[in-house]
Amino acid sequence: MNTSHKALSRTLLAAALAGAAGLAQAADIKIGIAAALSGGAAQYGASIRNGFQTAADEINAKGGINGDKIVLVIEDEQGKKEEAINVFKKLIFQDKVLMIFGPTLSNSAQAAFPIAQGAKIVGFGTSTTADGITAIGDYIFRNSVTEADVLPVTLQTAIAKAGIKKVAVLYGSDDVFTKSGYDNFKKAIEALNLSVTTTETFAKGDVDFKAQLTKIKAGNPDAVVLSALLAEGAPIMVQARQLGIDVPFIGGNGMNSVKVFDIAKEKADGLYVGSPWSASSATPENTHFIDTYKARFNAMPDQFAAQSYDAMNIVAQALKNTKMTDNLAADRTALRDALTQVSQKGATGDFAFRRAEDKRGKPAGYDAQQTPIISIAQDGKFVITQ
Ligand code: 1QQ
Repeated sequence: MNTSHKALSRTLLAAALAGAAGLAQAADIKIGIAAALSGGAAQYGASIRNGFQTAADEINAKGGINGDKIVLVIEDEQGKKEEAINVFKKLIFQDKVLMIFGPTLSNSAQAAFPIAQGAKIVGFGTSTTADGITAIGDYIFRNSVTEADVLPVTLQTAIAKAGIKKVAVLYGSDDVFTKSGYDNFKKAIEALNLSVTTTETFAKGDVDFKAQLTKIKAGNPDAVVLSALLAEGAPIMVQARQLGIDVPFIGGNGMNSVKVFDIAKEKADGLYVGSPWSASSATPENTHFIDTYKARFNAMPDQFAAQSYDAMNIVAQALKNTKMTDNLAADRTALRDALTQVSQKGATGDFAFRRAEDKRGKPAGYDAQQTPIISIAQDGKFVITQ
């Protein structure tokens, strides 16, 4: 007899005894997490995993969900779309989780979420901000605020603070998120009547950006608009400063982590980013989150940890309102239905879902309805601009 079988027979025995005594059975609620824990996006993935663990531990310590414990099944999707697909299939069909958080990148979400939608199980992004992700279907949720919502505000704030009239644009052309960031920056630049000195691109894995930055410098812009992930974005800031480009940078979600300072240090100064979360937001919910996270991981959390922490609490609320049965398919759908009704005050502030539309304008998944706070990097820290 193997161990898992033994464990099973013990569970059955416990169930039989509890059943005989008329006691309610505590069960595990299995939640899948697909995160980039290795590869170029691992800096985000590690924060995301830590945020989930912080929240799940807290929920379980307070008695779980009506007595049932949350169990996280964490898988590394390596920031690659093929791996995200594999991980989604494993979590859905093998591990039989109730729902899935992740994947980390929109690039992977665009590939993996159709599998969740097809299997009628919630796919919940906590960091995915590209256009179109929640258009995939009505089982797709995210609490990460979209580039479309944040970038116009970031740009407008930077213009007001730094008197910007002409910008250079630099973006990754081979990633769903960096491309979507570019599309939304372009719209905002046009709407704000800014002129563009040059538009340059790079690809994932590039390490030398001097050719693009030299052209950018020659155009003498008032700011550089950057749609990049950290792996490329942080070295871009370092190389820009080395070439004497001292103007502000305006970044999207990819630049929105304190990890930018690990690589770029003070060379990231002058970087504008927007997010509903700020380390300096002193609400009781955020103070509690930061203290709990710091006590557990001995490090400051970032936006990505705050969003996964909040997402787990959003799901916990939905679970409290979900009547569980013995039927996994029914439970997965009941959780979806309950999720649509959740709103909360979390580490990232007031949160509610907003219905997203598919390509034909029909109701699809659910986006985050939240107000971004704009910060600027100063002396190796993000400081709120207001
Ligand atoms: C996306 C993003 C990245 C910055 C997540 C880490 O926003 O891929 O949508």
